[in-house]
Formats: sequence, C-alpha cells, structure tokens
Amino acid sequence: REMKRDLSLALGRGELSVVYQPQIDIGSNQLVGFEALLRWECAAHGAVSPMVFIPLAEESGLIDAIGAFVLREACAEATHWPETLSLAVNLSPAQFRNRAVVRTVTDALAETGFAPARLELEITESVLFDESAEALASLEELHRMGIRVALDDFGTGYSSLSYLRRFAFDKIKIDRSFVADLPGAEDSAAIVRAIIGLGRSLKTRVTAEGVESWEQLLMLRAEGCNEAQGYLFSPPLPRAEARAFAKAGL
Ligand code: G
Ligand code: G
Ligand code: NA
Ligand code: MN
Repeated sequence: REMKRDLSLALGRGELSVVYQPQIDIGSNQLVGFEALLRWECAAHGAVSPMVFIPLAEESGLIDAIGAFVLREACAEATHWPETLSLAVNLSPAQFRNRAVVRTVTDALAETGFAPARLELEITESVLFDESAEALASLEELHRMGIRVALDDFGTGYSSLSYLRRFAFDKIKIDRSFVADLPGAEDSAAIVRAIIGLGRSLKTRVTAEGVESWEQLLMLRAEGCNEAQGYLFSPPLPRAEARAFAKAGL
C-alpha cells in the first residue's frame, strides 16, 4: 500500500527515531540500562506504531536497512551513558534470514566504539522457529563476541520451553500481558512465578515488562524477579531525556 512507499522514504527524510526505556534491577533499585524502541513520525500518517510498520518493513525488505539504522543510532547514543549501563536492541526474525545480521551488528559496534559486552539483543522465539540452523549459527557467533541475547515476549509463543534448550539465553523477558494482571489474577501470578523459577533453575536472568504499579513490583521482588521495566519507572524517553536519566540514576 501507500504506507510502504512512505516507509521506504522515512529513513532518508529523518522520520525514524529511537526512544529509550529504563530497565531497573529490582534487588538494588538501580538503573541497569535501556531498551531502544523505534518510532516513526510519518509526514502523511502522523505517529505510526512499530506494531504496524515493523511488519511492513519485514514484507518489503526494508527491515535490514531499518534494523541497521536502529543499531547504529542506539549504539552511538549509548556511548554517552555511564559505562555500567547496557543497551538492549530488538531484532526482527526477518533479520535472521541470512548471516549478514552478524555483520550488521559488528559494523554498528565498530563504527560507534560501543563495547559488545554492553549490548543485548532482544529476539522472539520465532527467530529459532524458521530456518533455525542459520539463525542459531548467527546467535552463537554474536554470543562468542560477548554480546548478550534476551528472549523477548516470553510465554506468548507456541512452544517456548524447547527454545530454552536450543540456545543459552542470557535473559528471559516476561511478556507484559502476564504482568498486567498482577497481583490479583491467580493464573497470571502462577505463570509469572513459574517463569521466575525457570530462570532461577537455568541461571538465566528474568525481566518483567510492563510494570505499572508498586503492587506489581512488590510481588515480582518477593518472587525473586531480577529486573523490571514499565511506566512505573518511566515510559520510553527521547535521547536527551534518557541521557539525563542515565546521569541521575534512578
Ligand atoms: O514501543 P512499542 O510498545 O510501540 O513497540 C511495539 C512493538 O514493536 C514491540 O513488540 C517492540 O518489540 C517492537 N519494536 C520496537 N522497536 C523495534 C525495533 O527497533 N526493531 C524491531 N524489530 N521491533 C521493534
Ligand atoms: O514487545 P516489546 O516488549 O519490545 O514492547 C515494548 C513496548 O511496551 C513498547 O511499545 C512500550 O511503549 C510498551 N510499554 C513499555 N512500558 C509499558 C507499560 O508499563 N505498560 C504498557 N501497557 N506498555 C508499556
Ligand atoms: Na523488546
Ligand atoms: Mn516484549
């Protein structure tokens, strides 16, 4: 459709930007890093959600250029933060269709001088779902460079547990749909408790997404969840505000 054409022009027109959401260590209440999230302010359509334009980018092949832009932009920005802070960047399954994704990541690190050990890549289990041999090889190559890999939106896919055996994820992110029902809903509480227990057994850190209330945070802390992000702490922030947040701590 027409929006696809607008998206192909968006990069050149400077309509794409990156915002940063703080990630907090629940035990110490310290800021540990930020997740980079893409934004598109389209001249014709106004603000378009990544839930809408990322699938368009995947269909049209623009995802590689857009993905490279997010990595370069976010790594460059993160060099201005204190060295203790990490940067998480979302990668689309479509970016793992060929091994060039490794080059895209290493190029961004080389161009910006950002340390691989401070970078975390967020992927969904569907990365390992199709053409998993190639994707797995790319993930392992990135891992060997010291880059961390997080399993995003955990609990919403088809057979999440088998993916935990296929690759040694550094982090599991509990999907915000489970967190939204806390602390009241018994079934969501049981699922969240089980995921945190799984992380503990596998020695994999667990992050809760979409934390909006103190009640949710207290429950997550009591259950031993490692990290949290959500509106309780901060919405995603434009880079100048994220920089100020980084310098001030939490
Ligand atoms: O920021 P927001 O809640 O609107 O993000 C909606 C969805 O878009 C989330 O699932 C998020 O992971 C995805 N998303 C945001 N930024 C990026 C990005 O840079 N790359 C990819 N592949 N997905 C992104
Ligand atoms: O799929 P992913 O987890 O990458 O999506 C992150 C998305 O969640 C972003 O679009 C961000 O704007 C949104 N988000 C961040 N914090 C909260 C929150 O506390 N509540 C809700 N409902 N959404 C959030
Ligand atoms: Na994410
Ligand atoms: Mn998520």
